[in-house]
Amino acid sequence: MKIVQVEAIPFAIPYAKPLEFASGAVHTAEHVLVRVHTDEGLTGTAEAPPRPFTYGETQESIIAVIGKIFAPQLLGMSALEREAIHAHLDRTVGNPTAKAALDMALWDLLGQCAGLPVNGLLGGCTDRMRVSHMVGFAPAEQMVAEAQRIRDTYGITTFKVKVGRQPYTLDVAACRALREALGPGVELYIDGNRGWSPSDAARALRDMEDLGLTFAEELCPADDVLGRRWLVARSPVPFIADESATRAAEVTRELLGGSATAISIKTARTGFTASQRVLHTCEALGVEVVMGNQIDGQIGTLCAAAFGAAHRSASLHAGELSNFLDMTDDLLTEPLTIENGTLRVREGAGLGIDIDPGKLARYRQDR
Ligand code: MUC
Ligand code: MG
Repeated sequence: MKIVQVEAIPFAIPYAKPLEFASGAVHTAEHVLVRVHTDEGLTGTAEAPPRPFTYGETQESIIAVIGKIFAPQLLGMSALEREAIHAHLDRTVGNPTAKAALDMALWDLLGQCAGLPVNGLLGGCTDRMRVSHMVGFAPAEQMVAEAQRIRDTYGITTFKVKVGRQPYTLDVAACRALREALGPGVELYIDGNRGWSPSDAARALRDMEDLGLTFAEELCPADDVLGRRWLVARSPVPFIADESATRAAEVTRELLGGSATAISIKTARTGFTASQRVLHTCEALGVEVVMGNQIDGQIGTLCAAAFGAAHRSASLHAGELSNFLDMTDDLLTEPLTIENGTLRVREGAGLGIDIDPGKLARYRQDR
């Protein structure tokens, strides 16, 4: 099954409700649809979401690195020799979402070729994920109203609250308002996107000790090497590394260095192959994981759900799989749905990504 063409198609879909957080904001999903075509007529599909404020990638850089470096390496190779393909991709540093999208498109091809769902090929632990919703920056009462709406509409009872603004005023107050409004039955955890200092974070965690948070994520930069170790040693809850641990080697470094005690896995940046490496590292070290969200659209969410549900340890906690609800539209023929706080994986061969040609024509930016 030889690779004969690799497409990187830019598209843009506006958000009905933009997401704001300490390291940036997303108002429009300016993503790249990646399609790997083979000589047997099969096409593997995935999407790459550029996150300039996190990885330095842009839509233009993703298209350039795929078109100029990765596609020429892949053309003529078998879609089944994934390890050999990764040996090529790994020679180029960085570009995580471009590499991840190619990897997931290859798994989609593998599934289609075998006539099996990717969820089953990866491990097939379960067919659904509990969903966690990210609540972005807004005045506290709006954050509360959003969480209540999401709970009442979709049955979601786990919320990741974005912090990293002013710890003693805005952030702690927002978390307190959410706990008071939602009650003790709801799970809350926080993500600072590196917005606090270690000392601010330590005080904020003390101030929130009565709120029953389950995790604290990336509250300060990993480059605050000793400060972060000091903070993590004092954190009353597992401290998740997200953007500081984007590859298995960085996961090892953060965990062994005492700068994290849990890991966010994002298929948008590690695809399925490297996400399994990260997951198995965490399992071997006895560290919890959460399926994170790279502010994914429905294609990316479907991929994250397929991976999370495939693995026992990745499906233990609710996965961040609801960001697409804030978009005005998407590319899938059959939209994803969340019911009773749960997202089901797609059945059928491969990833089950069926793109609506009319929507692609409407949102693509290259024609
Ligand atoms: C998250 O978990 O941090 C915001 C920035 C980013 O890189 O991902 C999102 C969500
Ligand atoms: Mg995060």
